[in-house]
Amino acid sequence: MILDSINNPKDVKKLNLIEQKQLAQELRDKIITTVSTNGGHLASNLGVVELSIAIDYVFNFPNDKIVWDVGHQCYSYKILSGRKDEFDTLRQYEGIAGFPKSDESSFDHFNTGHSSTSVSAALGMARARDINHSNEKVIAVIGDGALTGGMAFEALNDAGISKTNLLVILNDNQMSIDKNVGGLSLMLSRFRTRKMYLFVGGKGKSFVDKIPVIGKHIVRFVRKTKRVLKQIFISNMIFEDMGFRYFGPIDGHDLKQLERILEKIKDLDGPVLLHVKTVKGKGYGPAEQNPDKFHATGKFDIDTGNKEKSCSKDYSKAFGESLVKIAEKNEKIVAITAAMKDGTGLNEFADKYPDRFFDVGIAEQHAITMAAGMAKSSLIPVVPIYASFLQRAYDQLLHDVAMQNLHVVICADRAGIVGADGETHQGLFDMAFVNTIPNFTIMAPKNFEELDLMLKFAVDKVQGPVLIRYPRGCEQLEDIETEDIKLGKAEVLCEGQDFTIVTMGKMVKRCYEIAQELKEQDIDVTVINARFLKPLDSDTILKYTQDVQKIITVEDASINNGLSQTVELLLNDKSNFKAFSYPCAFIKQGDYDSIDELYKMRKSDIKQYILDNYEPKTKKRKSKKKSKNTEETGLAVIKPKKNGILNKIKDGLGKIRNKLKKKST
Ligand SMILES: Cc1ncc(C[n+]2csc(CCOP(=O)(O)OP(=O)(O)O)c2C)c(N)n1
Repeated sequence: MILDSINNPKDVKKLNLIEQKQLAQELRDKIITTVSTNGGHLASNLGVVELSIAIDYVFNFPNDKIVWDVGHQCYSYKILSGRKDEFDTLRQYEGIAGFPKSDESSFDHFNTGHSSTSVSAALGMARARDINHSNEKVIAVIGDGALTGGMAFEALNDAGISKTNLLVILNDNQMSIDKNVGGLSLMLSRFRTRKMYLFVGGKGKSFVDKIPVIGKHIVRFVRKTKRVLKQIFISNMIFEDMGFRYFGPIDGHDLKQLERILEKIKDLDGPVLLHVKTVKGKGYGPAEQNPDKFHATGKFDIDTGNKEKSCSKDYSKAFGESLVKIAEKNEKIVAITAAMKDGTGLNEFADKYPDRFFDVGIAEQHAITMAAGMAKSSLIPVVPIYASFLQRAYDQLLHDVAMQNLHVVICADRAGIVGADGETHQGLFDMAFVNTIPNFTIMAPKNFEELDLMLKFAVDKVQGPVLIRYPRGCEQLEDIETEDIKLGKAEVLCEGQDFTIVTMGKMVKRCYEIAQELKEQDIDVTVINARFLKPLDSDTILKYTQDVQKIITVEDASINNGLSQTVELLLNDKSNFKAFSYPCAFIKQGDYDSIDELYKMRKSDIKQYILDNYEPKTKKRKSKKKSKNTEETGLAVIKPKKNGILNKIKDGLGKIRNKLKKKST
């Protein structure tokens, strides 16, 4: 194995072309094998294997610096930069991250995860290098998808006139996660079919440059002439117009060509853009044929490409199905995605209502302000965005949507812990930051049925902006009757006088199950599904938190400014309050169980806390009034569905208890 001899990128420089090709095959095998068991971003990584080898061959890492945009394509780079032996821990708890991490290796120069940041970060490093009088090369690798993000343009606009040495490698595979969209994508397609533009003239330039007095003028004249000629033959040369020297497009799987051009351009002065054409999923049939399905994947069978499914339907799918139904009856509904059609469950909507569906590219800010424009013109935009990517659009939510109290329905998908993608993708702050924005209604459903009701409510009954947040996956409380949604009204799922839990979203299931299990031990717990963070149902919460031993909040969010702190603010006596939230921290990758164990957020942790703090009835409760019943509180207590699983579990537990009793007597 060639890979056995590679302990750091310098070792790549020792390989001849045949050995490098062999190395490319070994890297592909290693990536496919690892991702098939750990999950990960397969197609993007298979597309940049040769590019990763070539940059190691030409540049000197870690002294030279590289920023991988989004960062999901860094696997080969990681394997070649001293992490091959740990690579089988990819995306696992305390394992190798699926994205560049500076604290993992000195070869990872900048952390990425959210799109379109690479050129800004690399330009910053290049300018710092100039100020520090050092001489390292700085490279940004950006995909054609990431190039649709506004930040990329802001950076190119600035870099183009910067005169600093910066190499931007445009990795063009014509794909974002789905097929890339927009005018820029069309422009790149036209570029792809053109003859490559490779004239470098580096050595000639430095010689002419040194001729006294006229040297610089000759260089300038030649540059201008080249530019004019290029513009005649290659119209719409946007990068050149912005101040970059453009090279390409070249075949990103041709190692010889890649290394030749990189060698030639690496010492050029000023900003340079190299356009590289690659194939997403290269070298693995199922991923080449369905690059969107293998952009990010869970476990799969290598021979067939068949994927293991964790649940048959998840919240994204449930959202998509509801929206299609609702949109059937309401023609004003439009759906907007920022390059996440499949991920946010909008495939069916897009097929059914192509005129009411808009994929705007990786452009969350634009998506939200465009939605505001649509709402201003009497449409009802529904915008599902992953909670962590919504962070991009804080000012658009505040300034463009909320300040004008516009009826835009934002659906924060993947809210809460997301697992293996790690800190860049955890959706822990959405409630906190939207909670700071006036006019927003904020909801979270306990199950798919409630999501459907909330979506209908958001579309039909709310006048201003709405946020509905729901998690990744399918953790939901099933087999329970779900009440209609009323603005700012919580739902009391069960009553008990010992403890009160206030919760919402996916955590409702855990809390309800805890209450059912503790009933078996004669500990009575009220579970309030808050449903709304804003407006919060303070009446119900206050009513049920008067004489209990502990008031507990449980939320799938960061502690700051979410459900816990909002409830805590309500309480006069905070001494018996306990919050189960994730800390206000950047929570690393891992499986859900490991993360929840670390932060004591498992069902067992919450239950144990109650058991540890329970004062037996004989001591405490005798004097207290019996549990408030429905008539006293005026609130319905939710009944488990007849024949539902919970009832069956309850029946089963009852039978076991009776048997045990009989045995012990
Ligand atoms: C701000 C933001 N929005 C959405 C995403 C989700 N996302 C991850 S990769 C990707 C597509 C990237 O396409 P491209 O840059 O062409 O890279 P490729 O995977 O095709 O190599 C998207 C939309 C993200 N990472 N960041």
